[in-house]
Amino acid sequence: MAAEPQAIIDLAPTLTAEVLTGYTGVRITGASIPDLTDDQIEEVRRLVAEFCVGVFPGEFLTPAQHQRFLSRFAPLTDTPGQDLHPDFEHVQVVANRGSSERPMSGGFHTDTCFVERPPSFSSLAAVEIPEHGGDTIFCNQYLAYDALSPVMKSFLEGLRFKHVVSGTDHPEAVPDPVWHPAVRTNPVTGRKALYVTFGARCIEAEGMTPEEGANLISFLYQNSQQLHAMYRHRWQPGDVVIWDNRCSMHAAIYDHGDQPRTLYRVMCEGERPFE
Ligand SMILES: O=C(O)CCC(=O)C(=O)O
Repeated sequence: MAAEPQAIIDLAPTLTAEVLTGYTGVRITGASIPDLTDDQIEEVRRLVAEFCVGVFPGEFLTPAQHQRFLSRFAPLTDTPGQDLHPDFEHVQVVANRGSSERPMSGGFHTDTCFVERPPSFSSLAAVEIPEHGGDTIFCNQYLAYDALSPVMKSFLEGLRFKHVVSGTDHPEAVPDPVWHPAVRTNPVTGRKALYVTFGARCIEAEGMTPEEGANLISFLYQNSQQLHAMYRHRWQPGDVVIWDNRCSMHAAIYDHGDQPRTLYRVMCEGERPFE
């Protein structure tokens, strides 16, 4: 069962964390990112792993500072086959995709799940933000796992899903499909989370027929999208948001029409998922 929600958590004397919903998302203030001590970085790691998403308002990081921030958690990594910023080795430019004709949403996903060791943390920094619209929504995969019946939990024990790439700039640079456990343990919290993503990337359940696997994956994916398990981030200039891909999914909302929307993404390495 999830622990009782709590509102304010005191960390080191200079750092304050305010939980943004019942269980998901935490705003971290009190020290600017470039000044965080090693102890505070460890507190941030623990908070983001616990609440899935950390929000740092008003940081206005340079790309170099953004890369440095993520590199303090683990070496930086990139999505194979994805173009990067011409001047910054590990910055991916996430730009626009609004349309005044047809607003839409990106699908919930966990980043770069189609490699042996998917990124642990990803982070977006606001570069150019619409006046309204263009939010990012996160869902809490601990809660998605906790919501399953004991029968389903035991069915998922030892089960693996096949992950493949979709929607990349250079498909030829992408590695072969990989198998990951349907349920993974976050090494920071020791808690189990459902590790699933949309059907175009999570394509098969080991030992099951295609229909069985597709239905199971679809059910688990839908089960992950419960309102009480979500945090919706409304971007403000200077924001930096970091999330733990091992216990969350996220989706962009492209409802900002023709307003520019540019975010820079940086990710760091994770371990091979384990149950
Ligand atoms: O644009 C966003 O808000 C999210 C971007 C995203 O889905 C990603 O970086 O994986």
